[in-house]
Amino acid sequence: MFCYQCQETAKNTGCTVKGVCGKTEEVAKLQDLLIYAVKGISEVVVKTGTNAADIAEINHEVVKSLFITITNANFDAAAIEAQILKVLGLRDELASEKGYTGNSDAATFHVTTREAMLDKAATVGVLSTENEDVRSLRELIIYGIKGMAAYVEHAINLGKENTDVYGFMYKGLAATLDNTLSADDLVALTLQTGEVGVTAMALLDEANTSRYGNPEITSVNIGVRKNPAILISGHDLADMEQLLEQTAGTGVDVYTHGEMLPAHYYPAFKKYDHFAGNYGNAWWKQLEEFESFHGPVLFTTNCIVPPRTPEAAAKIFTTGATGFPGCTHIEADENGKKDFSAIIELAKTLPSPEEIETGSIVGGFAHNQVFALADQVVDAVKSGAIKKFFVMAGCDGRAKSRNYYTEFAEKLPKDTVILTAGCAKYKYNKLNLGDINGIPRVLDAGQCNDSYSLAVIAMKLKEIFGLADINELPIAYNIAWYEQKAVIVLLALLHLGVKNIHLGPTLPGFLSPNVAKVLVDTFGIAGIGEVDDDIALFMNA
Ligand code: FS2
Ligand code: SF4
Repeated sequence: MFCYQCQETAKNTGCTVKGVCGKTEEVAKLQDLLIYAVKGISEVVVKTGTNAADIAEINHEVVKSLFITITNANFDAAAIEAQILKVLGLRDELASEKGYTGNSDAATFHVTTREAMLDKAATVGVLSTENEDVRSLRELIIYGIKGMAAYVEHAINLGKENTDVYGFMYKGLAATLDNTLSADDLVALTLQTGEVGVTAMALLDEANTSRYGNPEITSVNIGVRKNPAILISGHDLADMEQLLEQTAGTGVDVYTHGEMLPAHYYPAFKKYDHFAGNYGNAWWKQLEEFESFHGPVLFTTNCIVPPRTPEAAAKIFTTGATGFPGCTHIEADENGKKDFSAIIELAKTLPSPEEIETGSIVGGFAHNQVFALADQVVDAVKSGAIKKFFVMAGCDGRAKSRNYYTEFAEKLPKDTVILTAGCAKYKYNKLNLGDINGIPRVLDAGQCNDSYSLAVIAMKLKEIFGLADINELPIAYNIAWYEQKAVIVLLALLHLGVKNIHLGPTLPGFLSPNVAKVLVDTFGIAGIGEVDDDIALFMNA
């Protein structure tokens, strides 16, 4: 196996024996083959000039396949094998319907057994592209499209789609098979990935806010109540809604974990009295926190950490693109409805959560809420009460080096405000950093996809201050990344013209030295250093 798609990749060069994430060699290879199958179907779509508007099932299965391969989403070999067969079937159906005569391997290969799949996978993985710069650019595009697919999947679940986004996904994926493209062509495609990423995030923002209202300032309880309870993790708000509906009146409370915390900020979910609060921290602390939570857990998306025992796995339910052997997977019916009764019944038999902390955290500062405070914010900037904003969106992770972000937040001058989104926030959202004239010093816009909100806020401030360039704003970008959704967020920011983004705790292992140089020279991308030095650098910029 070879995988280097996330920040925790072994030695920052690649996992080759087993994933640091827990992915086995078998699962890694099956995921490689699923990506190859998705590239093949993309080629058929592109070469036959098929309009994405006419192939709804293929659109949905391609999006799901991509999401399955994102870090910490799906560890279930059987589920991935079934998905490979599904994609190959759809590919052949489309090719025969369109009379496709191309004979490239990705568009025509066949495998039926697990053994044949593993043999085939060994020849089509990341390292099958020999030139390291071409490989780096191809993977950068693929990871961006994976992140895009995750956000598109949530939008689909809320009935919002954009066929142009699918059209680009096919184009981008098919391009990664094309040996005639130059490095410059691939760089251009990388930037286009960012552009379409903005469209995808806007689509999801519209899907979430049109259905559940605009996030608003909310204080979320981080203690516990006495009832039995279910913990819901991941990013899918449609699942969140269905779980709240089905648990209403059952005596079972619902708590969020990790990236589901921002569900509390949406007006539509506030009517549920049994929506009790947020339990614990970011994804990587889940093994201990699930144990003390006692009740069952529903994963709507990544990040899953492999449970240590069959007993722990038996308390975990997966849905959507997620999966883990030994966990119960809940499928939607043809109308998108999911039956969560098995989780609810299990919750009733288990003890209520053990308290691990008390108090509350405040969030809900997505674009609409910040616009409502615009006068206050602009006054604070004009008077000098706020000197600088720091966008510290992104991911959290296991690496000790990520304590940098806690220290950075603690040491930032008191006249600065952190704008955050994603699970990166858990490194500093319980520090009580105070406020500036009533504006909290940590403004949490929501999930990683809500980084879109931070871009919208930056655009609005640029307009209010009458600036020609977004980089003239007093905003610095110090972003923590982990998996592929952070890649699409980064590419989206680059497309919007944001320069000098600092990325940590390490620069991606999948960037070859030459590709890294392009990003440094063109966009001023940089890594992180020592906290004090970095703060001085940012404040004097
Ligand atoms: Fe965090 Fe994991 Fe949000 Fe990522 S919970 S690293 O999936 O997408 O961010
Ligand atoms: Fe390694 Fe990350 Fe790939 Fe898992 S997802 S195998 S940790 S690079």
